[in-house]
Amino acid sequence: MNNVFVLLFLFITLIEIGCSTQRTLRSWLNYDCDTKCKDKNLTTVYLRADGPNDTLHYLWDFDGNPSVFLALTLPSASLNISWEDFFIKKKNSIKFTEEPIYTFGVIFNKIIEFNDKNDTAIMNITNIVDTNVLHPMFFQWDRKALIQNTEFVTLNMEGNYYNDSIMNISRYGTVKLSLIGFCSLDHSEVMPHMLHTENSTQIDIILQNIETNKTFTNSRFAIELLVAGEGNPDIPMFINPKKSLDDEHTPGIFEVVEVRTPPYKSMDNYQTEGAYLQWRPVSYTTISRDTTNSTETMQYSPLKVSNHTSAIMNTMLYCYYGDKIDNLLTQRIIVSLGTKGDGFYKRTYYSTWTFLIGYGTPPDEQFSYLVIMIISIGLGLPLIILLVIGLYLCISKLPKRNSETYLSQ
Ligand SMILES: *[C@@H]1O[C@H](CO)[C@@H](O)[C@H](O)[C@H]1NC(C)=O
Ligand SMILES: *[C@@H]1O[C@H](CO)[C@@H](O)[C@H](O)[C@H]1NC(C)=O
Ligand SMILES: *[C@@H]1O[C@H](CO)[C@@H](O)[C@H](O)[C@H]1NC(C)=O
Ligand SMILES: *[C@@H]1O[C@H](CO)[C@@H](O)[C@H](O)[C@H]1NC(C)=O
Ligand SMILES: *[C@@H]1O[C@H](CO)[C@@H](O)[C@H](O)[C@H]1NC(C)=O
Ligand SMILES: *[C@@H]1O[C@H](CO)[C@@H](O)[C@H](O)[C@H]1NC(C)=O
Ligand SMILES: *[C@@H]1O[C@H](CO)[C@@H](O)[C@H](O)[C@H]1NC(C)=O
Ligand SMILES: *[C@@H]1O[C@H](CO)[C@@H](O)[C@H](O)[C@H]1NC(C)=O
Ligand SMILES: *[C@@H]1O[C@H](CO)[C@@H](O)[C@H](O)[C@H]1NC(C)=O
Ligand SMILES: *[C@@H]1O[C@H](CO)[C@@H](O)[C@H](O)[C@H]1NC(C)=O
Ligand SMILES: CC(=O)N[C@H]1CO[C@H](CO)[C@@H](O)[C@@H]1O
Repeated sequence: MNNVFVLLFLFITLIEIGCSTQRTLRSWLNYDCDTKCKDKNLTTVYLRADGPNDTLHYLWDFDGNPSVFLALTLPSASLNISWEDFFIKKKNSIKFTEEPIYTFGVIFNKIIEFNDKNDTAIMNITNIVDTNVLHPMFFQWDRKALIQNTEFVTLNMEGNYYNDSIMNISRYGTVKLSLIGFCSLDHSEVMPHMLHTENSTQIDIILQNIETNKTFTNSRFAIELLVAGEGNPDIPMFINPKKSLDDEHTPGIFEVVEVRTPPYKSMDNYQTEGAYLQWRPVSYTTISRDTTNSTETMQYSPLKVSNHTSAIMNTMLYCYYGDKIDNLLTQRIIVSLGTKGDGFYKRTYYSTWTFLIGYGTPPDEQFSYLVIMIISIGLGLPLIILLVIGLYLCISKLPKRNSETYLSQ
């Protein structure tokens, strides 16, 4: 029996290795920029993912509030950044040689601390007394690692020494941001092992040892993303928590939350031509990231932004969209970390949130080979036993009946 398992296991690993890449990745740090960017310690990663019929361009920027920009173009298009203008966040400093088919961006807009007096884990955004806002641009962002190869591109950034020079508020603590771009469909390596496609980027946020407000007894944190791009500005984005089957990769979590951009005039089918965000509603509270040390996340309805231009001003997205953003989708999405009775942020001073940003259709979790194998053994073995018993009964009854009929003659 053991040998059978070993053989099956080998067979499965062979299948898994045999998967092919859907897009070729190439990436650059401060693309086409010389010493100017080095002197400024700039981190702007450009990732180009070429497919057979189109190309996805990603820009990850840490000047201002961290932001991610995605553009789908024909394979012949190339990116052109006017760096001098980009430094001062001028509009149209990011251009493509051909008009993109679709564009979309996400800004890591705010970290919101709230005082959850009654342990409901639900934030009241209108209650200004019990909330504090941290702006990620006031962290000092350092590049910790940039791994570039043909299968994935990883950028690890760390924000420290929060100092809000406008309000004169400083805090200690670290925000770790990890961005990964991929070339094919697979599960990512870190928990919660999100299923990503060749069209998605994973963003992992860790709030570690952040100083909480001394006047708050029950601090929790929430993260606000600003989503901007092609989509109807008047229709709210759809937030859809779905049941999901997989718990081999993410034990104990049976849900994924999906956010889709609303339709847009140039789209034939927004289900396949828009962008999405996707996450599992789990936040880990220790570095080890196991289920026993995790809590939940809560999502809220998308919020309108009154002035689109001023919302994206001073971020990379303004460099591409400029004032055109007024007629495009611009909405805020808030996700708070924690659930009733988990002991608040102060229990471990550690919270994570992992999500995907992607183009097209969010991937659906499929039964994995291991699960299929277990199911087939679980169903197959009793079936075989039943068959054998049935056959045995048939065969053993046959001569008997013969002899009975013979005797009765
Ligand atoms: C690319 O285009 C060709 C011809 O138009 C088509 O046959 C093929 O299915 C397309 N591939 C993808 C991945 O869309
Ligand atoms: C990039 O843009 C600048 C300014 O608009 C232009 O002078 C330059 O020729 C462009 N480069 C390419 C390769 O298109
Ligand atoms: C907390 O509970 C108390 C008593 O039940 C109630 O008066 C108060 O409004 C609640 N506070 C919040 C923020 O929900
Ligand atoms: C939210 O806070 C505001 C201002 O403190 C208050 O008027 C409102 O009732 C609160 N809403 C909820 C649902 O607690
Ligand atoms: C650039 O970053 C490095 C490493 O993070 C740091 O040591 C250096 O002081 C920074 N330089 C400037 C000009 O900010
Ligand atoms: C924060 O920034 C302000 C203005 O740039 C500076 O005066 C102050 O010393 C800084 N505080 C800390 C703790 O670095
Ligand atoms: C900022 O706050 C610190 C202490 O929190 C104080 O010492 C400093 O004078 C303040 N600076 C300004 C410009 O208000
Ligand atoms: C703590 O919260 C109070 C009330 O919201 C605010 O006035 C104060 O600036 C906050 N302190 C810090 C360090 O954020
Ligand atoms: C939006 O904000 C920008 C920059 O702050 C300003 O120039 C513009 O007039 C504002 N638009 C509206 C409609 O308020
Ligand atoms: C990725 O995007 C391309 C269109 O550019 C699409 O043809 C393909 O189906 C997408 N892949 C997935 C897994 O959604
Ligand atoms: C590292 C850590 O804090 N691990 C904890 C995870 O949860 C179990 C059970 O609640 C604790 O016993 C561990 O100490």
